[in-house]
Amino acid sequence: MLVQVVELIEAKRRFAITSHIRPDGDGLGSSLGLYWLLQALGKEPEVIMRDPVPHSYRKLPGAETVRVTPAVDREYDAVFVIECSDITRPGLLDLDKQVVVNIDHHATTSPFGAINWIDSTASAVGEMIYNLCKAIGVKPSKEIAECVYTALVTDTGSFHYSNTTERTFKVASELLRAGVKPAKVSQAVFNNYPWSKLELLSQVLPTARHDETGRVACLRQTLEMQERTGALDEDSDGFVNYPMSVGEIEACAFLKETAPGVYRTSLRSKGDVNVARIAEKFGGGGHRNAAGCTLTGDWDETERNIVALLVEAVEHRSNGNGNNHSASDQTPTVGGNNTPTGQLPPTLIRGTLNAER
Ligand SMILES: [Mn+2]
Repeated sequence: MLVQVVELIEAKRRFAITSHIRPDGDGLGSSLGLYWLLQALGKEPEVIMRDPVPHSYRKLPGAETVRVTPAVDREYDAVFVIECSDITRPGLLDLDKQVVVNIDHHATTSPFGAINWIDSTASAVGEMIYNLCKAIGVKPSKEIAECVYTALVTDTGSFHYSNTTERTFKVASELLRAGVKPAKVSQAVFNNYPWSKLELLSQVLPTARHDETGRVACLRQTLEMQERTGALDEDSDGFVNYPMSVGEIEACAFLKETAPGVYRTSLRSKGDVNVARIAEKFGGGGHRNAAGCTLTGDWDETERNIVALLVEAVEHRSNGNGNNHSASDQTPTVGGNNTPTGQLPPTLIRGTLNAER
């Protein structure tokens, strides 16, 4: 909890900070926010990540100091692990040999640290880093504020998602007072993509389909699309959200081929439709409205099966049976012969996108 984190910081000196593989705005913003906080206290912090800083976050203060490494290969008094569901998520070897401080805002996080500070009421870990500043008596510098604001604005979908609270705006307001220019942050994070992202999007969008009810969508990215456009791995970030902008669409799956027959899958939903439960069935996880997992098998079959599960999740919600497990709610094998019992694979309908071509 927070008190233990404050005590540890006061008692120790050399710290590493890390977050999950393919770090996002909250993972990086919170890590660097904590980095600047520890700097302000005269400590020796270092941010270490398995993966490099994505293009969108290169302008964060301190981004250039992030050290990319496959292992915890230096001596630290403690390692802060930001926004990770378990100790394997940072992808760092020898992390389990360290004094680990687990800081997260997901209620589902396992207490894998020597200290576990979990606040599921926080919209982002960034909000917790702000609270840590308050608790430890450090006035947020412009650097801290920019990092923390980036965490808030990305994790709340620019204050669009349901995790946005009165407190989120209160903290954001304080960060503006500390010198954050929201337009500057948005420009750096959301309007700073390489051209390859647009080229990749132009390949992926024509694959958009929806089911017969018009409430579930899917889209896919093949290995060939990525090669043809010379796109980066991170260029597909956010693609899953395009179908979600359609009024009737309540859930969407984006299947990205990372090796032949292997698809890194992003799931999104609106309101009470729970996609985290689906991701968990395949060893993934996330939030109710945003989750991910890895699927394997034949393209079309895998797509049909995940869409069938999304249709089921949408219907569950519609029936108000969110917590009841029906007979058809059994663990399916995507890519195998099983579709959920009682469900015919839905017919996928091409969106109007293709008709325009
Ligand atoms: Mn987060």
